[in-house]
Amino acid sequence: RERSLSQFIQLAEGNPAQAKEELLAGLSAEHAYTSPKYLYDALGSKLFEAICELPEYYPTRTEAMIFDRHAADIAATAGTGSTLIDLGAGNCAKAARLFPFLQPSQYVPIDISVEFLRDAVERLQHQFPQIAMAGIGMDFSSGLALPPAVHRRNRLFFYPGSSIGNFTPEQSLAFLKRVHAACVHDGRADGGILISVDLVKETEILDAAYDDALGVTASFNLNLLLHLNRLLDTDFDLRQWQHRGFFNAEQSRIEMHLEARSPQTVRWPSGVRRFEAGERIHTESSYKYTRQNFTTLLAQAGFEDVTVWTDPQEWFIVCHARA
Ligand code: AVI
Repeated sequence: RERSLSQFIQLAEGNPAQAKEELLAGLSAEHAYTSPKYLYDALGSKLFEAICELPEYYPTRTEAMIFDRHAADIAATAGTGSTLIDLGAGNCAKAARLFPFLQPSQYVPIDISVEFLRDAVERLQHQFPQIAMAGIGMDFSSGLALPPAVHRRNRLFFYPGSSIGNFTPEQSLAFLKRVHAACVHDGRADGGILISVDLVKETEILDAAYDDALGVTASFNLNLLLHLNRLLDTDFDLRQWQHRGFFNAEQSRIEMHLEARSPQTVRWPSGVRRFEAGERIHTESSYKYTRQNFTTLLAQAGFEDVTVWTDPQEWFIVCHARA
């Protein structure tokens, strides 16, 4: 018998016209770029799920192993009964595996990919009728103004998967400060953050994780062009583009690009862009940290008492920090 009924809140998209302008400005720039959030339309979210199953994509299974081994200790450190706010929840699977340990009083999954999230929350509410759930469709990269339905007390922000790596270090610091501020109520810091980050390691391992043999990451990247064609009415021909994914050691980041296979002109209702063969669109960066520089970043954002869990190879870390 169901006790709670999940609710779903769709926060108004900032300003769609402005978002389109920004996207077109990025595509028209000398070094063309797009924000990584555009990789996650409904199909992109499914392709990302497939990436997580790839033998080369070690982050997901390494993180799962850390959560499995240390779940009880993580719950002892983070506490139980929290308002668990899942940033970029996707299919909600990672949080759901921790429910028996964290025993949240409220679960608040947030994702930009609304339809995908709605289905996941409905399934999960049936599975865990005792946990109140409020799914939120929003782009939390630009702000963290949460609706009143999200409880104020004892918030535990959950940001797994090394998703923070898709922000620049400057954006990451600003973002972590906003998370910290969202933990403060009645002038008092309460709650904390449970966050994972991928670490720097041998280039070959990093390169393979972002350029897999099966070509799933390539499809994930190319699907961005299908999404842009729908959003902007551009006429990208996917067969004229190829995936590039590699580690840039100087910047300590993976870069994903789409590279033109031939000279071509891309058109949209209000403009055109010429691409030469080999010219690229930078579609995503995935920053890799050291344990030291990530825990320093958490401290700079105002978090305290950082606890770190890792795997035997020290490829990936899960951190808890108090607000
Ligand atoms: C979601 N994010 C942490 C992934 C990453 O590893 O940066 C996205 C991804 N891009 C290519 N493969 C996976």
